[in-house]
Amino acid sequence: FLSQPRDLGIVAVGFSGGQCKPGVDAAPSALIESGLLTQLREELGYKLHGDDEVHLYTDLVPKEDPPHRNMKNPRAVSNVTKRIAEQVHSHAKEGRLVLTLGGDHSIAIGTIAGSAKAIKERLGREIAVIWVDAHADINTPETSGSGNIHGMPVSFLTGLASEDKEEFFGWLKPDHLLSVKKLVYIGLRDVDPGEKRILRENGIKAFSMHDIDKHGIGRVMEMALGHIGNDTPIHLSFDVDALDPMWAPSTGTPVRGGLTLREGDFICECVHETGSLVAVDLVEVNPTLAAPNDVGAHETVRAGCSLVRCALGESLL
Ligand code: 5AB
Ligand code: MN
Ligand code: MN
Ligand code: MN
Repeated sequence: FLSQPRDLGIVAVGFSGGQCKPGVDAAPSALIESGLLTQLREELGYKLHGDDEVHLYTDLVPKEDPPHRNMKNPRAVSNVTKRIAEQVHSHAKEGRLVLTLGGDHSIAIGTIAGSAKAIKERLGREIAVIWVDAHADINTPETSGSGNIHGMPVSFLTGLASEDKEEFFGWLKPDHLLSVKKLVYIGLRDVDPGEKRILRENGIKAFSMHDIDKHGIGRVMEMALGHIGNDTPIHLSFDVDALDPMWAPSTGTPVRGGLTLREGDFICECVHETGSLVAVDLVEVNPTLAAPNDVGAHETVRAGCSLVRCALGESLL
Protein backbone atom coordinates (compact mmCIF):
# COMPACT_ATOMS: atom_id res chain seq x y z
CA PHE A 1 0.00 0.00 0.00
CA LEU A 2 2.98 2.28 0.31
CA SER A 3 2.95 2.80 -3.43
CA GLN A 4 -0.58 4.18 -3.38
CA PRO A 5 -0.25 7.80 -4.51
CA ARG A 6 0.11 10.51 -1.91
CA ASP A 7 -1.11 13.01 -4.48
CA LEU A 8 -4.82 13.57 -4.24
CA GLY A 9 -6.96 15.30 -6.87
CA ILE A 10 -10.06 16.91 -5.39
CA VAL A 11 -13.27 17.47 -7.35
CA ALA A 12 -16.02 19.14 -5.32
CA VAL A 13 -19.32 18.84 -7.15
CA GLY A 14 -22.23 21.01 -6.02
CA PHE A 15 -24.80 19.36 -8.29
CA SER A 16 -28.27 18.00 -7.51
CA GLY A 17 -29.91 17.60 -10.95
CA GLY A 18 -29.93 13.80 -10.86
CA GLN A 19 -32.83 13.88 -8.42
CA CYS A 20 -35.52 16.30 -7.27
CA LYS A 21 -34.63 17.37 -3.71
CA PRO A 22 -32.56 20.53 -3.36
CA GLY A 23 -29.65 20.59 -0.90
CA VAL A 24 -27.40 17.72 -1.95
CA ASP A 25 -25.40 20.40 -3.83
CA ALA A 26 -24.53 21.91 -0.42
CA ALA A 27 -22.69 18.77 0.71
CA PRO A 28 -19.18 19.52 -0.59
CA SER A 29 -19.09 22.85 1.28
CA ALA A 30 -20.40 21.21 4.45
CA LEU A 31 -17.80 18.43 4.23
CA ILE A 32 -15.00 20.92 3.57
CA GLU A 33 -16.14 23.30 6.33
CA SER A 34 -16.14 20.44 8.79
CA GLY A 35 -12.42 20.11 8.11
CA LEU A 36 -12.16 17.12 5.78
CA LEU A 37 -9.56 18.51 3.38
CA THR A 38 -7.43 19.93 6.19
CA GLN A 39 -7.41 16.50 7.83
CA LEU A 40 -6.38 14.80 4.60
CA ARG A 41 -3.56 17.31 4.18
CA GLU A 42 -2.32 17.64 7.74
CA GLU A 43 -3.15 14.31 9.39
CA LEU A 44 -2.92 11.89 6.45
CA GLY A 45 -0.15 13.74 4.66
CA TYR A 46 -1.69 14.01 1.20
CA LYS A 47 -0.68 16.67 -1.26
CA LEU A 48 -3.95 18.08 -2.55
CA HIS A 49 -4.47 19.22 -6.13
CA GLY A 50 -7.36 21.25 -7.45
CA ASP A 51 -8.54 23.82 -4.98
CA ASP A 52 -11.25 24.07 -2.39
CA GLU A 53 -13.54 25.54 -5.04
CA VAL A 54 -16.95 23.90 -5.16
CA HIS A 55 -18.04 23.60 -8.79
CA LEU A 56 -21.66 24.51 -9.47
CA TYR A 57 -21.57 24.07 -13.26
CA THR A 58 -24.33 26.66 -13.68
CA ASP A 59 -23.09 27.43 -17.21
CA LEU A 60 -23.84 23.82 -18.16
CA VAL A 61 -27.44 23.77 -16.95
CA PRO A 62 -29.82 24.80 -19.76
CA LYS A 63 -32.90 26.93 -19.06
CA GLU A 64 -35.15 24.48 -20.84
CA ASP A 65 -34.49 20.81 -20.16
CA PRO A 66 -37.63 18.76 -20.84
CA PRO A 67 -37.59 15.02 -20.16
CA HIS A 68 -36.14 12.67 -22.74
CA ARG A 69 -36.87 8.91 -22.65
CA ASN A 70 -38.41 9.54 -19.20
CA MET A 71 -35.17 11.07 -17.82
CA LYS A 72 -35.49 14.29 -15.79
CA ASN A 73 -32.96 17.09 -16.46
CA PRO A 74 -31.21 14.94 -19.06
CA ARG A 75 -29.18 17.71 -20.75
CA ALA A 76 -27.98 19.20 -17.47
CA VAL A 77 -26.88 15.83 -16.09
CA SER A 78 -25.21 14.88 -19.38
CA ASN A 79 -23.34 18.21 -19.67
CA VAL A 80 -22.23 18.25 -16.03
CA THR A 81 -21.10 14.62 -15.94
CA LYS A 82 -19.16 15.15 -19.18
CA ARG A 83 -17.27 18.01 -17.50
CA ILE A 84 -16.70 15.94 -14.32
CA ALA A 85 -15.28 13.13 -16.47
CA GLU A 86 -12.74 15.60 -17.88
CA GLN A 87 -11.82 16.85 -14.39
CA VAL A 88 -11.36 13.35 -12.96
CA HIS A 89 -9.50 12.22 -16.06
CA SER A 90 -7.03 15.10 -15.83
CA HIS A 91 -6.15 14.20 -12.20
CA ALA A 92 -6.03 10.43 -12.80
CA LYS A 93 -3.83 10.66 -15.88
CA GLU A 94 -1.22 12.38 -13.67
CA GLY A 95 -1.29 9.35 -11.37
CA ARG A 96 -3.24 11.07 -8.63
CA LEU A 97 -5.80 9.35 -6.49
CA VAL A 98 -9.06 11.23 -7.14
CA LEU A 99 -11.59 12.18 -4.46
CA THR A 100 -14.96 13.47 -5.67
CA LEU A 101 -17.35 15.00 -3.18
CA GLY A 102 -20.95 15.02 -4.49
CA GLY A 103 -23.55 15.90 -5.24
CA ASP A 104 -26.14 13.25 -6.08
CA HIS A 105 -25.10 9.87 -7.44
CA SER A 106 -25.68 10.79 -11.11
CA ILE A 107 -22.24 12.41 -10.92
CA ALA A 108 -20.65 8.93 -10.89
CA ILE A 109 -21.36 8.82 -14.63
CA GLY A 110 -18.61 11.43 -14.85
CA THR A 111 -16.25 10.19 -12.16
CA ILE A 112 -16.17 6.57 -13.33
CA ALA A 113 -16.02 7.50 -17.02
CA GLY A 114 -13.05 9.74 -16.22
CA SER A 115 -11.11 7.23 -14.18
CA ALA A 116 -11.86 4.29 -16.53
CA LYS A 117 -10.44 6.26 -19.47
CA ALA A 118 -7.39 7.55 -17.60
CA ILE A 119 -6.44 4.14 -16.18
CA LYS A 120 -6.86 2.55 -19.60
CA GLU A 121 -4.53 5.16 -21.09
CA ARG A 122 -1.98 5.20 -18.27
CA LEU A 123 -1.82 1.53 -17.23
CA GLY A 124 -3.61 -0.29 -20.05
CA ARG A 125 -5.96 -1.72 -17.42
CA GLU A 126 -9.70 -1.91 -16.90
CA ILE A 127 -10.92 -0.55 -13.58
CA ALA A 128 -13.19 -2.36 -11.16
CA VAL A 129 -15.95 -0.51 -9.31
CA ILE A 130 -17.14 -1.18 -5.77
CA TRP A 131 -20.56 0.45 -5.48
CA VAL A 132 -21.66 0.78 -1.85
CA ASP A 133 -25.32 1.75 -1.72
CA ALA A 134 -28.78 0.80 -0.47
CA HIS A 135 -29.77 0.97 -4.16
CA ALA A 136 -28.37 -0.58 -7.34
CA ASP A 137 -28.66 2.61 -9.46
CA ILE A 138 -28.84 0.44 -12.58
CA ASN A 139 -32.25 1.41 -13.94
CA THR A 140 -32.37 2.17 -17.63
CA PRO A 141 -34.47 5.17 -18.60
CA GLU A 142 -37.17 2.64 -19.51
CA THR A 143 -37.15 0.62 -16.26
CA SER A 144 -36.96 3.69 -13.99
CA GLY A 145 -40.16 4.57 -12.18
CA SER A 146 -38.94 7.98 -11.04
CA GLY A 147 -37.07 9.32 -14.07
CA ASN A 148 -34.34 10.48 -11.66
CA ILE A 149 -30.94 9.90 -13.25
CA HIS A 150 -29.24 9.23 -9.89
CA GLY A 151 -31.00 5.85 -10.09
CA MET A 152 -29.47 5.13 -13.57
CA PRO A 153 -25.71 5.84 -13.57
CA VAL A 154 -24.59 2.21 -13.64
CA SER A 155 -26.72 1.39 -16.69
CA PHE A 156 -25.02 4.15 -18.70
CA LEU A 157 -21.55 3.25 -17.37
CA THR A 158 -21.90 -0.41 -18.34
CA GLY A 159 -23.44 0.33 -21.73
CA LEU A 160 -26.76 -1.30 -20.74
CA ALA A 161 -28.29 2.09 -21.57
CA SER A 162 -26.91 4.31 -24.30
CA GLU A 163 -27.71 7.18 -26.64
CA ASP A 164 -26.06 8.46 -29.78
CA LYS A 165 -26.87 12.12 -29.19
CA GLU A 166 -24.06 14.02 -27.46
CA GLU A 167 -26.54 15.97 -25.32
CA PHE A 168 -27.96 12.74 -23.85
CA PHE A 169 -24.75 10.97 -22.78
CA GLY A 170 -23.67 10.29 -26.37
CA TRP A 171 -20.24 11.59 -25.27
CA LEU A 172 -19.72 8.29 -23.41
CA LYS A 173 -17.32 6.27 -25.59
CA PRO A 174 -16.10 2.66 -25.13
CA ASP A 175 -13.02 3.88 -23.20
CA HIS A 176 -15.30 5.40 -20.55
CA LEU A 177 -17.19 2.20 -19.86
CA LEU A 178 -17.03 -0.43 -17.18
CA SER A 179 -17.41 -4.18 -17.64
CA VAL A 180 -20.35 -5.74 -15.74
CA LYS A 181 -17.85 -8.41 -14.63
CA LYS A 182 -15.79 -5.76 -12.82
CA LEU A 183 -18.67 -4.35 -10.81
CA VAL A 184 -19.46 -5.35 -7.21
CA TYR A 185 -22.28 -4.01 -5.04
CA ILE A 186 -22.30 -3.90 -1.25
CA GLY A 187 -25.18 -2.91 1.02
CA LEU A 188 -28.18 -3.35 -1.30
CA ARG A 189 -31.64 -3.47 0.25
CA ASP A 190 -33.95 -1.43 -1.98
CA VAL A 191 -33.68 -2.69 -5.54
CA ASP A 192 -36.46 -2.14 -8.10
CA PRO A 193 -37.96 -5.17 -9.91
CA GLY A 194 -36.48 -4.09 -13.26
CA GLU A 195 -33.08 -3.69 -11.62
CA LYS A 196 -33.25 -7.18 -10.11
CA ARG A 197 -33.83 -8.55 -13.59
CA ILE A 198 -30.85 -6.59 -14.95
CA LEU A 199 -28.58 -7.85 -12.14
CA ARG A 200 -29.68 -11.43 -12.70
CA GLU A 201 -29.49 -11.41 -16.51
CA ASN A 202 -25.99 -9.91 -16.46
CA GLY A 203 -24.64 -12.06 -13.62
CA ILE A 204 -23.61 -8.97 -11.64
CA LYS A 205 -21.96 -9.62 -8.27
CA ALA A 206 -23.96 -8.11 -5.41
CA PHE A 207 -23.78 -8.41 -1.63
CA SER A 208 -27.06 -7.33 -0.06
CA MET A 209 -27.65 -6.52 3.61
CA HIS A 210 -28.92 -10.10 3.86
CA ASP A 211 -25.50 -11.38 2.75
CA ILE A 212 -23.78 -9.10 5.26
CA ASP A 213 -26.00 -10.37 8.09
CA LYS A 214 -25.37 -13.94 7.02
CA HIS A 215 -21.58 -13.89 6.47
CA GLY A 216 -20.44 -10.80 8.35
CA ILE A 217 -18.79 -7.81 6.72
CA GLY A 218 -15.30 -9.35 7.00
CA ARG A 219 -16.18 -12.36 4.85
CA VAL A 220 -18.20 -10.21 2.44
CA MET A 221 -15.19 -7.96 1.82
CA GLU A 222 -12.99 -11.02 1.18
CA MET A 223 -15.50 -12.28 -1.36
CA ALA A 224 -15.99 -8.85 -2.96
CA LEU A 225 -12.26 -8.23 -3.35
CA GLY A 226 -11.76 -11.85 -4.44
CA HIS A 227 -14.25 -11.30 -7.26
CA ILE A 228 -12.33 -8.25 -8.46
CA GLY A 229 -8.96 -9.99 -8.27
CA ASN A 230 -5.61 -8.82 -6.95
CA ASP A 231 -3.96 -5.83 -8.45
CA THR A 232 -6.99 -4.46 -10.28
CA PRO A 233 -7.38 -0.65 -10.05
CA ILE A 234 -10.42 0.07 -7.90
CA HIS A 235 -12.87 2.96 -8.05
CA LEU A 236 -14.96 3.13 -4.85
CA SER A 237 -18.33 4.86 -5.24
CA PHE A 238 -19.90 5.30 -1.81
CA ASP A 239 -23.50 6.47 -1.48
CA VAL A 240 -23.98 7.59 2.12
CA ASP A 241 -27.47 6.03 2.11
CA ALA A 242 -25.73 2.63 2.32
CA LEU A 243 -25.38 3.50 5.99
CA ASP A 244 -28.37 3.02 8.22
CA PRO A 245 -30.39 6.24 8.72
CA MET A 246 -29.29 6.04 12.35
CA TRP A 247 -25.81 7.21 11.19
CA ALA A 248 -26.78 9.01 8.00
CA PRO A 249 -30.30 10.42 8.23
CA SER A 250 -29.68 13.47 6.02
CA THR A 251 -29.90 11.87 2.63
CA GLY A 252 -32.56 12.03 -0.09
CA THR A 253 -33.53 8.34 -0.20
CA PRO A 254 -32.91 6.80 3.24
CA VAL A 255 -33.69 3.10 3.72
CA ARG A 256 -33.80 1.36 7.10
CA GLY A 257 -31.76 -1.73 7.85
CA GLY A 258 -28.43 -0.46 6.58
CA LEU A 259 -24.75 -0.61 7.45
CA THR A 260 -23.45 0.63 10.77
CA LEU A 261 -20.91 3.42 10.47
CA ARG A 262 -18.28 0.95 11.63
CA GLU A 263 -19.18 -1.47 8.81
CA GLY A 264 -18.99 1.40 6.32
CA ASP A 265 -15.59 2.45 7.64
CA PHE A 266 -14.46 -1.19 7.49
CA ILE A 267 -15.40 -1.45 3.80
CA CYS A 268 -13.35 1.67 3.11
CA GLU A 269 -10.39 0.37 5.13
CA CYS A 270 -10.39 -2.93 3.25
CA VAL A 271 -10.40 -1.13 -0.08
CA HIS A 272 -7.54 1.09 1.07
CA GLU A 273 -5.58 -1.97 2.21
CA THR A 274 -5.58 -3.42 -1.31
CA GLY A 275 -3.23 -0.66 -2.39
CA SER A 276 -5.17 -0.54 -5.66
CA LEU A 277 -7.51 2.37 -4.99
CA VAL A 278 -7.56 4.93 -7.81
CA ALA A 279 -10.68 6.98 -7.02
CA VAL A 280 -13.32 7.56 -4.35
CA ASP A 281 -16.74 9.20 -4.63
CA LEU A 282 -18.77 10.24 -1.62
CA VAL A 283 -22.31 11.13 -2.68
CA GLU A 284 -25.89 11.82 -1.55
CA VAL A 285 -25.11 13.69 1.68
CA ASN A 286 -27.88 16.31 1.92
CA PRO A 287 -27.20 18.60 4.87
CA THR A 288 -30.39 20.61 4.30
CA LEU A 289 -32.88 17.79 4.85
CA ALA A 290 -32.77 17.79 8.64
CA ALA A 291 -34.86 20.25 10.63
CA PRO A 292 -33.07 23.29 12.09
CA ASN A 293 -31.10 22.34 15.22
CA ASP A 294 -31.50 18.69 14.32
CA VAL A 295 -28.23 16.84 14.85
CA GLY A 296 -28.97 14.66 11.81
CA ALA A 297 -27.24 16.83 9.23
CA HIS A 298 -24.13 17.23 11.34
CA GLU A 299 -24.00 13.49 12.04
CA THR A 300 -24.34 12.66 8.35
CA VAL A 301 -21.52 15.03 7.39
CA ARG A 302 -19.38 13.54 10.15
CA ALA A 303 -20.09 10.01 8.93
CA GLY A 304 -19.19 11.03 5.38
CA CYS A 305 -15.87 12.48 6.54
CA SER A 306 -15.10 9.29 8.44
CA LEU A 307 -15.74 7.10 5.38
CA VAL A 308 -13.45 9.22 3.23
CA ARG A 309 -10.66 9.26 5.81
CA CYS A 310 -10.85 5.47 6.17
CA ALA A 311 -10.70 5.01 2.39
CA LEU A 312 -7.61 7.19 2.36
CA GLY A 313 -5.81 5.26 5.07
CA GLU A 314 -6.55 6.92 8.41
CA SER A 315 -6.87 3.59 10.24
CA LEU A 316 -3.44 2.26 9.28
CA LEU A 317 -1.15 1.98 12.26
B1 5AB B 1 -29.38 6.68 -5.19
C1 5AB B 1 -34.97 4.35 -7.22
N1 5AB B 1 -34.42 3.04 -7.53
O1 5AB B 1 -34.58 4.70 -9.54
C2 5AB B 1 -35.05 5.17 -8.51
O2 5AB B 1 -29.69 7.40 -3.97
C3 5AB B 1 -34.12 5.04 -6.18
O3 5AB B 1 -28.23 7.31 -5.86
C4 5AB B 1 -32.80 5.51 -6.70
O4 5AB B 1 -28.90 5.32 -4.82
C5 5AB B 1 -31.85 6.01 -5.61
O5 5AB B 1 -35.59 6.29 -8.45
C6 5AB B 1 -30.62 6.62 -6.19
C7 5AB B 1 -36.34 4.16 -6.63
MN1 MN C 1 -28.72 5.09 -2.67
MN1 MN D 1 -26.71 5.76 -5.19
MN1 MN E 1 -30.07 8.61 -2.42
